[in-house]
Amino acid sequence: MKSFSFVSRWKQRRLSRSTKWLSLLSLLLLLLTSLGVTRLAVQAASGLVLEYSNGMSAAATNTPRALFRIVNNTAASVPLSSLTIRYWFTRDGSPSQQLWCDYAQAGCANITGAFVNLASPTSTADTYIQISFASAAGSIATNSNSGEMQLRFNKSDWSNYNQANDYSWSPTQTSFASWSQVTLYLNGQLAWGTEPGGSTPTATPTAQIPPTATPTAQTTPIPTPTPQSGNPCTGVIFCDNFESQVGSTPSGAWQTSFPNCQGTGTVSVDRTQAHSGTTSIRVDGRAGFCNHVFFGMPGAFNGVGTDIFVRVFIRHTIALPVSHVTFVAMLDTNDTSHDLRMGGQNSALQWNRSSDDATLPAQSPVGVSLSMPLPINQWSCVQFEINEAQGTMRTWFNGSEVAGLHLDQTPTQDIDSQWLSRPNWRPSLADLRFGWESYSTGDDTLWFDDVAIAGQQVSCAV
Ligand SMILES: [Ca+2]
Ligand SMILES: [Ca+2]
Repeated sequence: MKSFSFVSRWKQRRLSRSTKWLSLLSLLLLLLTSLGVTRLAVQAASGLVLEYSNGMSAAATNTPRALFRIVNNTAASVPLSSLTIRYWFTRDGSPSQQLWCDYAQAGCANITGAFVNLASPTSTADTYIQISFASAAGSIATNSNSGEMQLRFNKSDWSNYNQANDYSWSPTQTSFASWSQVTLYLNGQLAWGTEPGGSTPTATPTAQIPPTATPTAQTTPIPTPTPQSGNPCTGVIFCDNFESQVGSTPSGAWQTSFPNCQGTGTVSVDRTQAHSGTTSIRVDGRAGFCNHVFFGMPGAFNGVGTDIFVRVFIRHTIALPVSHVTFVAMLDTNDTSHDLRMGGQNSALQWNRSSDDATLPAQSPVGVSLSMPLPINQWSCVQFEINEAQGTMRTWFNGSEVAGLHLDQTPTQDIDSQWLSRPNWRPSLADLRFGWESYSTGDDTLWFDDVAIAGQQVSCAV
């Protein structure tokens, strides 16, 4: 009995120990399960997370933009050269494609890209872009990240993609966050994300492309337009000749808008006037503020940097009036969301800051004489540079700089002294719109074609 009782007590102790162990085990299991669930949720099996941010919110665009950042939550630093990224999409056509690196903390020169065709396409992916890194890209320290990389791609004919059917595109994810539909590989093994179902990536890239190019002179203003050889769209952030417009009003990256009120102004896709090809965008603008109309692109300068260059060809029918009109507008989120506008006054080209109605040049006779009219019934190449960081602007007409449309940081009588009377103007431009807005008199019919946006001067040669 004793022994039994001993055994019994022993058993009891064992049992009670076992119960404790079981409880502990259950707790541990619970903890592990919850940890496991957490780990599964972020898929950080290897402790590596691929973050993505969408840089082009329009579904129809000729320039998809994808931004990436790799987070290293492992206990060791990870060489970037051991990692590859895949971005999965449908290419919507057969022209060859180009990939560009606009910025990478690891250095665009250390990044290479390839377009790889899937052996077994799905409805949302027939191609992936594979990004790999040279050893000079360095390592990601533990609990750190790679810094961002900004990539974009286009077809050789600049025709539109449809991003709506792209596996990796997330239209609403416009800042960095983890995203399981882009994939990351460590030494060739999937380390983050889910590949599109039913597809087996081909083993070797079918189209190797050279290291992605970074636009040169992104932060150094180029004093005079430098003629470019070959395709004038090469190296630019965005290029549109409107030849891919199929409807009667602008679509794709472009949206028609009538800020605050709508009247008789109209915008249409025009196939009777064109600077390039057969198609341009026509604006029928009418006098009176509410008869204004614009077609524009939200986020037009995302990924450009702070030194922005725009080139556009403009044709119109009625000479700029004496009263104030606008044909280019950009929302300045650093100026209580007022527009920075290019247009005319006193029959000559001018810039206007809508928040305080400052003009460039000053509207003195001397100031106006330093600007110029916008000739009618011919295509004119208008180029401008806005340096957001420096608060400066330059403007060119058919390749020649217009002295009166030059804002620097030194007040010049009749040119920019009025503009500079407000210190520290530093625009942050959230969109780009073309159209017509008249603040008094002035009807006009205008055509716009061959729009290019870049971090460097874009040639008028199209
Ligand atoms: Ca697509
Ligand atoms: Ca065209």
